[in-house]
Amino acid sequence: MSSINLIRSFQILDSRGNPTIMTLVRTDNNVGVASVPSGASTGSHEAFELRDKGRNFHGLGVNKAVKNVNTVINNKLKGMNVFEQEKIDYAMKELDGTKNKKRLGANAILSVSMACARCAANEKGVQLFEYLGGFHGFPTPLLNVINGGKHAGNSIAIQECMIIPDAKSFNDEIRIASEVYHELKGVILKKYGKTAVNVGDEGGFAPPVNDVEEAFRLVLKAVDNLGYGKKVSLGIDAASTEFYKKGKYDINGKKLGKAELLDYYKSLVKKYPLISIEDPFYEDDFKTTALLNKELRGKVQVVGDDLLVTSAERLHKSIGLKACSALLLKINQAGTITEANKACRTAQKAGMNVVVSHRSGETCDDFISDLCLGWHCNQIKAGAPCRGERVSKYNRLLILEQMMKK
Ligand code: 2PG
Ligand code: MG
Repeated sequence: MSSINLIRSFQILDSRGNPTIMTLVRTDNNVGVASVPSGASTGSHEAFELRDKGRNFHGLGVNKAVKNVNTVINNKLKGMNVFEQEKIDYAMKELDGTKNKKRLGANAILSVSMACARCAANEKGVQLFEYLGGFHGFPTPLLNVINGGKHAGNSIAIQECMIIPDAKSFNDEIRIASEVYHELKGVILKKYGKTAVNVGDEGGFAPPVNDVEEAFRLVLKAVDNLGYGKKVSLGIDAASTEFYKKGKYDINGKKLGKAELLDYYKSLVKKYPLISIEDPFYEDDFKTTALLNKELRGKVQVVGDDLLVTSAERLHKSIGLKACSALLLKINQAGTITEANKACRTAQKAGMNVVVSHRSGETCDDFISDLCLGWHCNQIKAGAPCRGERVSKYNRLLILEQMMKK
């Protein structure tokens, strides 16, 4: 019998130096350990992250969440079969009793949910991706090489400028991305000097520009210097809720209405090899997102992050309106593996792409890499090819691909 006999949580630090939670789940013969990430540009419909408030860590401590795991969650799940992921997740959901996991904390609940999956894979003696669904193919990486918005100390309104390499293998794609990243460093250094090559929260550069078109030009210069041409496309995460105020989008020093912003995106698509746009409009604007999706269909994928918050319910609405062609999948937006899986399957059934995503506050846990493979998701976004908590995700996939070749 593979029963859970102990669950223990610990407070650790994430990549921004803020507290987060690591949890260990044990059976008689195995353990599973997992850590949860934390976002900065958090959508208001996401599951609730429980913080201590108070004086320690500027209020960001997670001792209450740790205590919830060590007491009520541990007591409830002890003796349950570690293979019964859905039962475990729903038991925690029920124990919490709120819609957004406000009482026990989605951070507490997710850490247990992830650690159970890991423990179960170990119990079976298989790799996590095999336990989660088996191998289907490697994803295309979306790498954030210029940071803006809430993730950087510059004034680019658009949060992420990503490169999307296209090559025969995942290893080749990451090699191209790494080369472009270092070439880009040289391009920025030459134009803006030494202070401009410091990096933002997700490892991308944060040069002192305020226009995403300037960011595109820098990236494309690097791509061009290397002769990669069409092998590298661009993607953005506008994270537009962050620059939406009183019905207007505050971008490039201008206040744009939704129709003007839509035209702006269309002009970017015309001028640059832009093939992916995430959260183009604020987090409740399904309608204008659908309009953009309609106008750009076949050319550009429209990705819902704050709009969909990895929720099957919001996805159903989006599918009805044809608002997005891709789901950004963040397990901590849902708060359990089971609910995130439901969202993933809903999107896939509707023919949407699924982009598995990290958070801007991360740990070196590479759970999402296995999840991306096991759930047959076709894209992964995990930041720049730089900084430990970002490359841990890419490295896991690099290793697996090399191992499979042998
Ligand atoms: C996003 C994410 C990850 P955050 O908006 O897609 O890149 O950022 O974790 O801050 O929400
Ligand atoms: Mg986003």
